[in-house]
Amino acid sequence: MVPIITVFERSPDGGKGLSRDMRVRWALAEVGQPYDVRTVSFAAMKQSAHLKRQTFGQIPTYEEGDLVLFESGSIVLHIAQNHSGLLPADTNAAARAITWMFAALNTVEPPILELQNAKFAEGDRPWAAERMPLVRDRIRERLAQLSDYLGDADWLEGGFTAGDLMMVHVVLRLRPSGLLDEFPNIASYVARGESRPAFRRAYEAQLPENVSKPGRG
Ligand code: GTB
Repeated sequence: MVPIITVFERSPDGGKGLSRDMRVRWALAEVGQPYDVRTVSFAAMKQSAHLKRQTFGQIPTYEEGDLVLFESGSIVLHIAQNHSGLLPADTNAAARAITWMFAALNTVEPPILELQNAKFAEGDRPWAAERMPLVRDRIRERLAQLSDYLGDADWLEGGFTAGDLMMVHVVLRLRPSGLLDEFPNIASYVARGESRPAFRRAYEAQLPENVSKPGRG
């Protein structure tokens, strides 16, 4: 059965692979699972057909027979647990990989989202310029900790796992900010992720749907 994922009809990033469907596409590409795509407009996302799939009116979602999932982390975990290639066979090693997925989503992504809010949602507020250095410092703190842990390793836990997939995709969004350049081992880590054939396939898949459309980021 070929799963169906929902993606933006027009991604606001204009095809840079930053929307959260990209991490799902990447996971599916890593495990060699073909998928179909259902595009949804911003308006359709807030209507009942989509709200039945995604309570909060967002993408991505994942449908596989009777199963409907939302939350990119939950979807990537489901894919990783049901195919080989994204989680180690050893139970403890798999738990470590899942820990990094949660770390990416729960510890590293929130300050990065704050930067997006500071730039795009709050950029015109009188206090925006004063707040920005605080927002960037909170990200730096997390990147410094991640950088210390990663050291000169290729991946977080030996071989590439779903934890790396999630971390790379979360951190990738920082490239326009210049913050990645302050941490060369993280910049290399992200580049290593992007150079994986499965990442390239996922990127190429989302590109024609989004390129040349109005964007930001
Ligand atoms: N926690 C959820 C998950 O991980 O699945 C969050 C899902 C989410 O925020 N989805 C966004 C969405 O549907 C798209 S990815 N937004 C529409 C809405 O909330 O109304 C977020 C995103 C948007 C734009 C860019 N960009 O332009 O670079 C990058 C990422």
